[in-house]
Amino acid sequence: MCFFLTMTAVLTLAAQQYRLWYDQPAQTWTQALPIGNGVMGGMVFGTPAVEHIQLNEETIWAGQPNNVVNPHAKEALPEVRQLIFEGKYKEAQALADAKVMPRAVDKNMGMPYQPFGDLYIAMPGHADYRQYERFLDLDNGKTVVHYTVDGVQYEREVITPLGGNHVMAIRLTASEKGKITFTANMTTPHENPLMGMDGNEATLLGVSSKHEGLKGKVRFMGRMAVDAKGGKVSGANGVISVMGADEATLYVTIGTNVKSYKDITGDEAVQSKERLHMAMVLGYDALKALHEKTYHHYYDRVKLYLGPDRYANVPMNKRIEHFSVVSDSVADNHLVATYFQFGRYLLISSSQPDNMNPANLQGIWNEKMFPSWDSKYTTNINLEMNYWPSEVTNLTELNEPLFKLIRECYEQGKQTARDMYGTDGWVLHHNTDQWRITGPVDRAQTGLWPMGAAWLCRHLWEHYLYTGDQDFLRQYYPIMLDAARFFTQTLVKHPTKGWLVVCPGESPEHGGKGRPTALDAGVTMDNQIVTELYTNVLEAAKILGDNNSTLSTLHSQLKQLPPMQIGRWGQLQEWLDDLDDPKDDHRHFSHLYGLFPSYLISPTRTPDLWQAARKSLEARGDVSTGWSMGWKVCSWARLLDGEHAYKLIKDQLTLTADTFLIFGTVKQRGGTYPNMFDAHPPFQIDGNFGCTAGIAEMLMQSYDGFIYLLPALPQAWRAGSVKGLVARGGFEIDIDWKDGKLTKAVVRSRHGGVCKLRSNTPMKGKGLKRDKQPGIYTLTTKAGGEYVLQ
Ligand code: FUC
Repeated sequence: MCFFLTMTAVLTLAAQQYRLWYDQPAQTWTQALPIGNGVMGGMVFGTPAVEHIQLNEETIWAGQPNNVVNPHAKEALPEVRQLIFEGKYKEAQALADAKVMPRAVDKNMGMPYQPFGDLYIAMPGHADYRQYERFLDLDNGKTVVHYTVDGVQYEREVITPLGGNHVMAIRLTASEKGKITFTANMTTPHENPLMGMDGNEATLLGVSSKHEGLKGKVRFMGRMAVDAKGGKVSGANGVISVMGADEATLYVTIGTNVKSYKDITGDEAVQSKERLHMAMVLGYDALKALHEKTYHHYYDRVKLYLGPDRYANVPMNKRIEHFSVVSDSVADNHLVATYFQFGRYLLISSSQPDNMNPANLQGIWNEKMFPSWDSKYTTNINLEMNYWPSEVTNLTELNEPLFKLIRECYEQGKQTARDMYGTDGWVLHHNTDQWRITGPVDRAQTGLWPMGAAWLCRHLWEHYLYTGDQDFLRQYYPIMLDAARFFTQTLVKHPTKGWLVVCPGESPEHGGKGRPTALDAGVTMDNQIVTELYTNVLEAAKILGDNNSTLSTLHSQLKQLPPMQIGRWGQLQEWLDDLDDPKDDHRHFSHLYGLFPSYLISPTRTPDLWQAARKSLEARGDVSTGWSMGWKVCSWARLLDGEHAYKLIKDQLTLTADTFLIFGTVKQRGGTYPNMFDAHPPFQIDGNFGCTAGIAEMLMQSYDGFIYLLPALPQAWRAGSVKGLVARGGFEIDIDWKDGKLTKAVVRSRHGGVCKLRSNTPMKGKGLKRDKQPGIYTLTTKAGGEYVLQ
């Protein structure tokens, strides 16, 4: 480690930069650097001789508009239920697979998100280069490559501008005139593409894949043109050539025929042309200025400082490699702060308000035709986790594509509830895709989980809690009410326990040690989700003055739901029966939904359940898949154990080599790729977002009517500051600390109101009243007011 230490530069806070810096081009996709505006995404390899940028467009999905529902499900469900109640789980699963799951009548199990293809920029003579560096500049939202060839310095700057222009722009410059010479072309892994020219614009036309019996009907067109200063520009057969220019900017757009999840009558040629021309009329400088303005508008809202950047001169792959092995006294705290800002960067780059789709399993970045889990939307943890940082890290507008998905799944999900269960309301199972399928997919073992709509509804309610936006609540209240209505008609009385339960249900993907199958009745997570949904709907109804007749059913059913139970080894039970195995290290720990993201379990309100949750999480162990570790960071933060949360950050920030894909016999080990992408493995973006939310949760928590300052600060973060985190109730919070103690806090009140604060360090401030209970303070705020506490 000594060598590692001596080659570092200690930078002052003022000079601190947040960037992913490397001294070599990327050899693999998980070394390349992601850029995106939610519509277009790119992975920049930064190779001097032949630049490679892998390209995505958010609407390129296999298949076409559809839904998946087995028409026989309705008749078979009562029998499946009965078999579960009789303890005949295997028989129940066999029947469900044959009669309830769509696979019995349909091969379609959801469609994959697919790549557009690749852009190559060949620069002859650039194989022999010196003084190389490339980086992702998180502070400005761009990637840059620098190197010299024969004493000439070259720079490539790549942006996918925010601010309404759906383009990628690559600016190529050199320190001497006339040195920019290259050819650029696009390729695609899709079948039978057509490459050609439209005037001086190169085009590539393709169509998405047929998958599981469903013909691919997304047509897409890539289009590029160059704007060069000096030199000679020409184009033929889809290849653009530039000779001896002083500088050049390459603009690339992708258009598709997708207008909505149910409408594919758009014109990809027209869209790609409009996108390109709009961008070129503006030009690179204006695009970049607009991009930076929009980017800063989001990114600058939160600042995190965890200590000086002692390893600024060390490439990011090496920093990740060393992070989990060095002692806390020389910890690379700036890496954690960078990882946090990278998470926010990824959300800004993959989930803009004008997008058609929210961030999928890989955000917007996918190179594979048939990626793992189709890179779609798994709703039994993954999609929700993507949006855990959105409110607390001050990016609330970026929820819009998620809310759009909810609105659209609501449309399809009403039909699914009617056809499959014969009920009102709406349902979404454990997966959806661009076509907003809402029926169950895969096998009953994983797919027969009717809780997706209910879980997503908590994001609607939480948005209201953070923003206080009653118009929003009024708009989405029917969706929440209808999600609850589905359960009012499907909950059944447990024959021996007497409680109202979801059946068939399951504790996601978890058969449990020695259990025959995941299918079950009244599992803890289902009970928690229904409890929370009903409670939130009733609260919303009160706020909006609604007196719908369903509300009284919610009141009475709430009292009949199973309570959370503590089992024989002091654990929180995952199932109605005390079946938990203390040696079980399954990646899902769904019964802890009540601890995080929900707060049904709290140290002050339900201390026994809180202790039981701790027992369960301890038993589950630490190392797991990427997203599971991200969730554990959040959960340990809620258990107010900063050291354990930090241990999980170390586990998550452990370098994963590309070859390290272990399935089957050896336990999967998640971690972080050289480009900071989370490794399930393979790459899944949820772990990035989960851990980002977890870091925020370690510094500030807001629930139970309190804002808890520094609830789970680990020793390693001795001094630092965070600015701009958002608490429920609409309070923006800054915190400074030293030697593990709060030195200053600032509360900015968006809407006024009483703000209750908890702090382990005594605080004073104008208007701050100390409660009788130690560590609790009351601050009465005015809208727009700023309150400094010390
Ligand atoms: C769930 C998880 C897997 C994976 C997949 C996308 O099925 O159990 O680990 O994250 O989603």
